[in-house]
Amino acid sequence: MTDSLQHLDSNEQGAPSTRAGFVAIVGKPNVGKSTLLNNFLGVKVAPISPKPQTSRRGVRGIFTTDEEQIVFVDTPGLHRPKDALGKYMNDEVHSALADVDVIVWVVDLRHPPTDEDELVARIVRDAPKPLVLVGNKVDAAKYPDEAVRLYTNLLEGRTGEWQSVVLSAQKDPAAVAALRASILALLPENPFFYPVGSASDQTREVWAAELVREEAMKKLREELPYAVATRVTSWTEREDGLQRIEAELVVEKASHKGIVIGKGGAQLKEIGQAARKQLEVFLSQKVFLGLEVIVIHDWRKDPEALRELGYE
Ligand SMILES: Nc1nc2c(ncn2[C@@H]2O[C@H](COP(=O)(O)OP(=O)(O)OP(=O)(O)O)[C@@H](O)[C@H]2O)c(=O)[nH]1
Ligand SMILES: [Mg+2]
Repeated sequence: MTDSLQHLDSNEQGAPSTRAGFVAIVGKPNVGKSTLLNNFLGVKVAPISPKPQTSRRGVRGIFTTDEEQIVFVDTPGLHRPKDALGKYMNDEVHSALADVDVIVWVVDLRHPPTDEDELVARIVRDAPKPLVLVGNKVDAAKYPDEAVRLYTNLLEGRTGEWQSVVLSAQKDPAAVAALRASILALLPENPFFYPVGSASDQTREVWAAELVREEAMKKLREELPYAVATRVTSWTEREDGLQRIEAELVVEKASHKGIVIGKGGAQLKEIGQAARKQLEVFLSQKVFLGLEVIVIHDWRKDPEALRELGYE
C-alpha cells in the first residue's frame, strides 16, 4: 500500500519511476565472479588472479542508467574455511545473500561440478529469489553442453524462477552486456541506493590496497599468496598531481618477510611496479607507491588482527 502511494506521489511530481536492486554474485573460488563484476561495470573494482580465494570482501559495484541501478555484490568464493579469515570470507557470502533481489551463480564450464559447487548449489537452490546460472569460461571449455547439464542438475527441486546463460566473462563483452540487460529486467521498483556516478562502495585506500594484494598474489608462490594482507597507510597528492601512496604488505611469520621482499628486494620491486602501473592506468595520474613488509604474527587466525586489517 505504502509502495503504491509513494509511486503515485512520484508520478504526480512528474518524476520518472526508477528500478533498483541488489544482485549477489556467488560461486566457488576462481570461477570468474570478479572478472564478471568488473566487466559488468567496465571499471576494475575487484582484484582478479589465477589463484583461488583472491576476493576476501564483498565488494559492491554499481551500474546506473537513467532509470535503473544495479548494485552488484561480488563475494569471496564459497569454500570450506580453515581459519578465521576463511570464516569471515564465507560470512561475507551469506550476508550478501541475505538481502538481495537477484542471485547470479557463476560456475566454470571447463570442469564438472565439485563438492564446493554443491555447497553453493544447496544455498542458492532454496533461496526465494530470481536466480541466473552463469556458465563461465565457455571460451576454454571442451564440453560446455555436458557441463551445463551437470550444473543445472544441481538445481533440481528449485521452485523459484531461474534462467541460465553460457558466456565468457573475460572475452565476450557483448554477452556480458546482454546478461546485464536481462538482470535489469528483474529489478523491482525502488529509488536509487547510490548517487549517480558512484562505481563502488570501497574507499580509494581499500581499492588501492586490493590492487597491491592482487599483484602480490600473482607473484608469490605456494601458501604465501594467502598469507599476505595489504593496507594503505597514507595517500597524499602533490601539487603537480602525483599521487603518493604508502602501503604495507602484512605477513604472518618473520620467515615470510624475506621471501616477499626477495633477493636484493627484487620481488617486492616487481610487485610494486606492477601495482603502480595498474594504479596509474585507473587513476590517470602519476603514482609513487612505497611498499613496506611487516609481520603480524598469525594474523589469519586472530580475530583482532583481522579487524585491524579491515576484515570485519
Ligand atoms: N578462459 C577464461 N578465463 C577466465 C574467464 N573469466 C575469468 N577467467 C580467469 O579465471 C581466473 C579467476 O578469475 P576471478 O575473476 O578472480 O575469479 P573469482 O571467482 O572472483 O575468484 P575468487 O575471488 O578467488 O573466488 C582469472 O585468472 C581470470 O582471468 C573466462 O571467461 N575465460
Ligand atoms: Mg573474486
